[in-house]
Amino acid sequence: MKRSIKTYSAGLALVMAASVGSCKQARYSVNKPAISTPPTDNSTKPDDQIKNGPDGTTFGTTGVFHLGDGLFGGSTCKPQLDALPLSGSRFNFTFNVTEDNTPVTILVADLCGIDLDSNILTLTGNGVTQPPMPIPVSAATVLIPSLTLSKGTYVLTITAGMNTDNSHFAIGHVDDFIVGHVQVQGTNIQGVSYDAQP
Ligand SMILES: [Ca+2]
Ligand SMILES: [Ca+2]
Repeated sequence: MKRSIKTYSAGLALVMAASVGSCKQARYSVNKPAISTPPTDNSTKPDDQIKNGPDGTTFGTTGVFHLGDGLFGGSTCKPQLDALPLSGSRFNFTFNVTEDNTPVTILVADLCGIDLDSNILTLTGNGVTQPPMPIPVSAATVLIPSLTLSKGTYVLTITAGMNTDNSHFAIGHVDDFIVGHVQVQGTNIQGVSYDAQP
């Protein structure tokens, strides 16, 4: 188990390094939003939002979520944000890995309105929280491949970031964006629950 945790840590560290390094070394892929996907459903229940299959689990199978502080006059993706009630500033997705040494890929398949560089993705497992991974500005998807996880319970968290300078938004402004279709891909993975926090 200890060896697996080290492997996992190294994988996320590579992703972190790639986020500020050369594109040629990128360990995740980011696509610019060419077509904005309108929100499909904002009234789904938690049970509707988790789909477990042989290749992993998906959160947000029928809907997408609006994260932020509810103020988004200058945001990209404003029409979509207008159509969705605010869920909170942070989403936690809990899943179980049922076997040691399980290869895992995380795909955030639907993002819209990422305007700040302080929105982050973190993964906590077996009591250890890894360093946050910034979600790149204008990202429409984020892919984190090549994690190896030990058996245990993990929480994937996406947190809306706050502005810390006065360049485009007021200091303290929290980015509003849409996130959905978060997939934890791999065998031996079982989605458990999600919750939104203010
Ligand atoms: Ca905002
Ligand atoms: Ca935004």
